[in-house]
Amino acid sequence: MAGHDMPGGAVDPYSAHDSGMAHGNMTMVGQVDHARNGFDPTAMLTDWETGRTEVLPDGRTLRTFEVDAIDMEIEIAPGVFFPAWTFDGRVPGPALRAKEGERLRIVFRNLGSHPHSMHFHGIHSARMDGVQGAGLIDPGEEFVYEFDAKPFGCHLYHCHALPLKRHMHKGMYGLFVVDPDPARHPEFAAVAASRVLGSPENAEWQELAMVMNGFDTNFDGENEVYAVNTVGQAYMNAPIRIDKSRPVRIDLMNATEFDPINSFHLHGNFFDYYDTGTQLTPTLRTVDVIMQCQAQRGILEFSFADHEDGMYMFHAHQAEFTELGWMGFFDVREAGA
Ligand SMILES: [Cu+2]
Repeated sequence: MAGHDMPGGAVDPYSAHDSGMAHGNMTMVGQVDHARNGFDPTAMLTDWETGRTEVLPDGRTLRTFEVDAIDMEIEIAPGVFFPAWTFDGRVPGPALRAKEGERLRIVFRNLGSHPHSMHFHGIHSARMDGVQGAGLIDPGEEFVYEFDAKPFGCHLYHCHALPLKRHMHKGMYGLFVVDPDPARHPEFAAVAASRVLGSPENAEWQELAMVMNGFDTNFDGENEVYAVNTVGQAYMNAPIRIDKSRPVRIDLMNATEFDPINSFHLHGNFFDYYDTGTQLTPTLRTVDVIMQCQAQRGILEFSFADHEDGMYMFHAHQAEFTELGWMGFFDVREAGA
């Protein structure tokens, strides 16, 4: 963890100040092999899983997702491997995205070595809840969850097998975002339209999927690595490119086990926050830190339009998390600059 050089040429703003660190520098040396993992934190920011759609006899859209539980070893920091249980071979699992009012069908296959389920934070029947007797399945089995996409918002799913702490911590969670249907919200139709993936209004935004997580690599009940989208310091090594003329929206969820809360702090700027994403007006305005307990989530909106170009940091405001991987940079410039 204590290094002399920043990988990737990024700037370490603490390097000259933090006398508490053995080498005056809090960074990880080396690079994670994203290709070996089969997923890349940069690609994950915008990699929404929209499944496939068909029109039902009553005119509604049926959206079908297929998700497999897979055991897989993943590299979470340079040279640090973790025996994960995954949805679709990635941690976090696929960022499922649907639209309010659609019928959803999730075909879940357990290809792993333990019982698993998909428990959705949404509105559905008890039979579809992903707990014992309702879609918690043994290895080799398949279950089909079916429910309506509601309420709109920034949600999540996770495995609900026992012990829950272990199954979640192993990597079995992901975003489940339901876009509002503008026709159902005429008073805020423009705002709703901006949230609908694929709409012209949405294309003006830079939308980023972020899941805050941590990993207990020695099974002592505490996390040794903290991250957004699994790989510690991924966005320091590869800062997130922001076109400063376009507003930014982050779908943020906390999946961190063992710690009661996590947080998000943005440097040099403030944002509006939509708790759980279920409203079309902000629940917090003009803040620069929000905190989330496990499974809490929300939408952050901000703009760098009036800023000078630069590398703007974001990180958990718990210093321990920051030092163990949970920090990154937005590389803010004009498009093409
Ligand atoms: Cu599980």
